Amino acid sequence: MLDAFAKVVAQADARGEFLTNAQFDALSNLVKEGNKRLDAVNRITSNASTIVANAARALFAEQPQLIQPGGNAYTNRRMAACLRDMEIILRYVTYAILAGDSSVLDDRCLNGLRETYQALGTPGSSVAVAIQKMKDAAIAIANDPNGITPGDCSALMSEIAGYFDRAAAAVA
Ligand code: PEB
Repeated sequence: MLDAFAKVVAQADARGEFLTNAQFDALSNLVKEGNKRLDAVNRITSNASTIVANAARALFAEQPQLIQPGGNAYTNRRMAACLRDMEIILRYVTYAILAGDSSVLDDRCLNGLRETYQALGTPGSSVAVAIQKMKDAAIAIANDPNGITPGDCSALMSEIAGYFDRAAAAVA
């Protein structure tokens, strides 16, 4: 599990060299813009249950077969497993945002997830839709200019979108 700093150190050490200017500048920018990242993680974390519940409702409205008899989220046991999975994925996305690196998400959440869903007979493409809906909700919450010092968060938002896209692509 790496964060943005540890990753650069590992890359430099593998070459046996000091940091390059580009690596240094990227980390310097990460520190300079760090409050935006912490605010985004804080906002997504404190709205996690809303993000999960609304994304799940929207998924089941679009794909009602999932909650009909025989569906993959039918019965409370499967519904609970589905909501739990969405929460787990969102949680690992928040870790990746904080770390500025996807390795925690890749190694501890996404590795083998597609195969798990295949083995369970759970439709990964539907999980991917749920993840996309969580992405839209999370970005709307993180990027809301109200109640916070305004600034340009476009780079951070596209980075955040990238972690969700990565998760969706890993199961679709
Ligand atoms: C992944 N999900 C399920 C299981 C596992 C995971 C390992 C099997 C064990 C169990 O049921 O608890 N666990 C989960 C995860 C990590 C982990 C992400 C990462 C670290 O450790 N059903 C739907 C939707 C979708 C869904 C499409 C969006 O209709 C999910 C939610 N996951 C779902 C369901 C089950 C499941 C298990 C319904 C139960 C499957 C079953 O028993 O039939």
